[in-house]
Amino acid sequence: MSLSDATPSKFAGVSLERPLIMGIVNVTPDSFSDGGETPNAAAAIERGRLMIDQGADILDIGGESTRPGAEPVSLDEELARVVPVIETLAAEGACISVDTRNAPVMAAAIRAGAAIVNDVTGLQGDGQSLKTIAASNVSVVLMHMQGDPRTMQETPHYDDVVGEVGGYLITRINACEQAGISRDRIAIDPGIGFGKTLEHNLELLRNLGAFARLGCPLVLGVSRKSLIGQLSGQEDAGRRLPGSLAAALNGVSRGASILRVHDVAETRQALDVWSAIGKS
Ligand code: PT1
Repeated sequence: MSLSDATPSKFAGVSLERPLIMGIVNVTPDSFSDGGETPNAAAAIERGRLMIDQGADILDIGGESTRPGAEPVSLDEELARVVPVIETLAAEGACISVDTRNAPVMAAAIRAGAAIVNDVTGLQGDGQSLKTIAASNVSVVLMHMQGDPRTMQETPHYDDVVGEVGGYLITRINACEQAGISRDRIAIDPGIGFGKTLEHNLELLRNLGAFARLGCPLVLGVSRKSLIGQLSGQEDAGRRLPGSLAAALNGVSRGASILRVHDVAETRQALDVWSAIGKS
């Protein structure tokens, strides 16, 4: 892997001097994070406000689940879910990221005040995405995924997972730059759990340093994921906080800059203690 320069000191206007917490605000009916049944804008807004109080630096708002097995939702449904939540929380001064792979949702979210587009397809899921971001001034998170959410865990395969994921991210950084999205607007993410076996995920986590050295801030999402369940035997995703914190802190020590998490207060406490002690 190559491509580098020093990582910039800010992402989307937020200082990278210390690791950042990106709080997950799902506006979806699934029960992965909070046991809700119907996406409810008011509940998502309340959750976002709580996360800001608890020390979140960024709120990642998503209206379509992309966890393994999830089915896509219609554009109209996704727009109806996320836009009111983004409008309200952005107006209150929060740094908002929108988790979407659809260009019309990106455009509406940007109009509503989002500062970051977080795309699990690395801006490849919609032919208009690169243009939409280039025409704005927002920042972007480029994530790696093999396959699509519905079937990605059926038969993940790599000859060299670190090399292939790194190569993909470099290709997407270059595509962004060619489209007019400057390097200081780009963060990258190896996509833990997206078309990866436990061994693939561990290999990526052990080699996070290689991704951090690509010169873009590194986003890490391990919170409550199946790898934590596989390593701990804990089948209930809601009870995977200790393992999630362990993986997150290990990731920070290897160069992750932004942690995408469900449990903001707990992650803040872990990071504060970890940082106060420091390295070496
Ligand atoms: C992520 C991420 C994301 N994860 C970014 N965006 C999800 N940038 C949604 C499991 O194995 O890591 N980075 N947006 C949620 N996706 C998953 C994937 C949830 C796997 C759960 C699993 O349990």
